[in-house]
Amino acid sequence: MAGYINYEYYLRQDYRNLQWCPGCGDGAILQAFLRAVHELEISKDDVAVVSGIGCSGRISGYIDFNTMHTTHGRPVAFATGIKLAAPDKYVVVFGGDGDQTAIGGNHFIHACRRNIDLTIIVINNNVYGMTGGQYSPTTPNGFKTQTTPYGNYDNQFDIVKLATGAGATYVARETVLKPVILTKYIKKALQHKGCSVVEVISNCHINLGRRNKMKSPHALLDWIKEHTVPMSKAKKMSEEELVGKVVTGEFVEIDKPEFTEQYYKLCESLKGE
Ligand SMILES: Cc1ncc(C[n+]2csc(CCOP(=O)(O)OP(=O)(O)O)c2C)c(N)n1
Ligand code: SF4
Repeated sequence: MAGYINYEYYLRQDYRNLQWCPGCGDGAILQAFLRAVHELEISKDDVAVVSGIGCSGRISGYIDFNTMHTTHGRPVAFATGIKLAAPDKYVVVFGGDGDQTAIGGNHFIHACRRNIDLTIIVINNNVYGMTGGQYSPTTPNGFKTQTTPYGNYDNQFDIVKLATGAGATYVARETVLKPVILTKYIKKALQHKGCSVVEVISNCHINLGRRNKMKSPHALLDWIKEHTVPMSKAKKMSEEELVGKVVTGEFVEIDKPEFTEQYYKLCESLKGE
């Protein structure tokens, strides 16, 4: 089963109104996710996909799993409830950088801290894509957005460091340019028992690229390529050479007690009291 993948099987046949702009990275990320599920031979019934509002949040509408399209910033809160009610399911969250690190930042860090068994895929396109391109907590310095028309001077969250510092037990980052490696990380995240965060650096060429005078759709992808470096290569680079570069790879993979398991153990121990 795991070789050939029939994507149609995983997509809702009655939901054909695909609303992503042509070339949006969200499609490649969805493809990597479906491939990961397929290669792990996980049944569709055993997966619950939860998303917030944003272009990235549309994923839950397109796929034929158990899904919930929730409110902006809150998918982790809904996913926490699902995981506690159905601990045997693979519970996956899709959210944008705005959804997960701005309005939903609080839910994000506490899921990491609790080490609850969720796979959180943060689609970091460095902007609020859906609402026309306002700056987010990951917009790079100098970038023009609707709300930083003279260039962004604000500091950025490093999502990997945020997740690691908050306590996530599997943390990885890749770009949309490397779907095979991305699939591998998503597979590892799904298999990991605990809070897994996969940051995917993606392109919103429409609301970020165009505003920054990137004339062709792939100019933003070229920019991503120039500004990211795999960990194996980064290890051989000096601090000066790494200025302005984002390192990709796997950053954390550790075992720690998982929240849901501890909750059920506690319930069991209290039986009859
Ligand atoms: C509570 C709430 N606040 C604000 C909005 C408006 N809103 C919808 S999507 C969005 C930002 C989307 O950006 P991001 O989460 O990065 O996702 P993207 O569209 O880039 O994938 C905002 C502010 C909303 N729908 N609900
Ligand atoms: S606005 Fe940006 S993030 Fe949204 S679908 Fe278009 S390219 Fe993708």
